[in-house]
Amino acid sequence: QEEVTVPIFSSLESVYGEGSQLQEAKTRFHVLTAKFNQLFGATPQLFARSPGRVNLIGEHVDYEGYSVLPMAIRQDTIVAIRKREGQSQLRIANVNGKYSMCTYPADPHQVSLCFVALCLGTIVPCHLRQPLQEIDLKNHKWGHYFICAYKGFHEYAKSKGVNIGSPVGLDVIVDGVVPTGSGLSSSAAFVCSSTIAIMAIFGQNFDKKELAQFTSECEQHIGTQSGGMDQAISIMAKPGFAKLIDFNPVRATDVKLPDCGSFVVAHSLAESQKVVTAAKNFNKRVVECRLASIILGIKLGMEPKEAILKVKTLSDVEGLCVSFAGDHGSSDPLLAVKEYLKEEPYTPEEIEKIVEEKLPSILNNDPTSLAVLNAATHFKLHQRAAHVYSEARRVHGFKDTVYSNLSDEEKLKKLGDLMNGSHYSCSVLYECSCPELEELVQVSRENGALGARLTGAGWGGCAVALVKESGVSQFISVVKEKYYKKRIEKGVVKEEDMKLYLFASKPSSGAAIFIF
Ligand code: NG1
Ligand code: MG
Repeated sequence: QEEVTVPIFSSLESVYGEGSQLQEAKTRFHVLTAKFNQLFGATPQLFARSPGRVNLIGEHVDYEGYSVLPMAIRQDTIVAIRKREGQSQLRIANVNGKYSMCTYPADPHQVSLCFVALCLGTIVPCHLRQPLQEIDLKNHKWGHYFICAYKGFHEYAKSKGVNIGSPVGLDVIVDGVVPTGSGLSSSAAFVCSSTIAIMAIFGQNFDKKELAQFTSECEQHIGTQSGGMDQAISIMAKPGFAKLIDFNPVRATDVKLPDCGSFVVAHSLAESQKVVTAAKNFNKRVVECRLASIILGIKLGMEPKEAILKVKTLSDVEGLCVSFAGDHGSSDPLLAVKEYLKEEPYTPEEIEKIVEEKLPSILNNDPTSLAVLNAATHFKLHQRAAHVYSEARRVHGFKDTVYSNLSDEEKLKKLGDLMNGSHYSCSVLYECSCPELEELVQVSRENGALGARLTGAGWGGCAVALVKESGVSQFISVVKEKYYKKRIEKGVVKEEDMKLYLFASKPSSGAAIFIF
């Protein structure tokens, strides 16, 4: 029987198992508690943890409404929390000295989300917001992620008619070990553990599916038009299983991976600056997908006005694509892409002519989309749509292969091929790779990986490789030699940090609350 709400434990073993992992966790909780006492003169009332994830297949399709197939990794974020009655301030500290304490008013109405939006810059009122690329990184406030969670919790509680009472002070310390900017979703680990800590301190425990839904909306306030994969897996993961995650509404189905294979995560050491580069990378792709889907809708018979109003994602027009293809004896949305979206990049004028409307208004004058328009001269609609529809199909191919009658050997081979296909599509059609990731994927394939691909948003961050269980340690040492050695020598990475950047990962457990 699967738990509906977030589990509450009174000991660490239930999440961290035994052995070295448990020891490590004990040390972290000990340090957190000591630091809490030292900073705030009291002991945390409770803790919440939520893990990072590695996406095995299904890249850049979640925000288009298609299923993805991630698993939780053991690296997580832990949040220690305590109420301070009679106070009106939130004090958010971090065990990592790199992040200094942030304070905010406890009244959720005072911390407007507009102030937090695009928050890797200074806090500025809505009407003064700068486009993303102009954000002054020196004023980055890591604590804004906590505020996304805080506001999200209050909005959700209000919508459910739950009375939280008058604002009260909170003391918080955060300990995150998911590498940042790596495509392993340190941000979702932070936002989800914060939301759950806040929820628990206010005596609530919501349905995990609902939490997954509203935390993904919370995180969009950071300024990327992301989907809901990261929060869903972080909250709903179960040890031993990857999950097929479907959206609208969020659902998660267990996927038991073959025992004879293992997934190795390797960091390219190129940090992906997703939030700062959103206007020309991440959000640009979201906008391109939106424009592609509106044009497909129109070409397949919708009135332009109707298409602008109703079509948000490529999955919204798949039905039309399929009925079009049906006349040709096949039901493949890729055929509609071939027929109706030209391969040459579109200029804004070409799109406006087809849609009979100006681009800003097609995109509802949404500020993050306007930032995309400001930075763009061309849009590659054919390639982006072809990636999304083909990647969505590979996700189902992956799940079907896992459940097929093939031998383990054949399964691994097929899963590896699908991962390679995904990487090719990300790299060539979606253009979200980078030279370091290309080299790393290549090195992995040449040295025993059955398949390898970039994982997460791309433009830096990690690759994931499928390796035979029996060959994992050999694989890790060869990749270390061929990819990392020269980088260690150049000082890009420290030898003693290598275990953070290159590791085999088993599907780990999801979010939890600890009350000791
Ligand atoms: P990461 O890898 O955390 O940047 C992002 C999005 C996901 C998904 C992937 C690409 C966020 C919070 N998450 O993940 O929703 O779209 O890219 O598949 O931006
Ligand atoms: Mg993220």
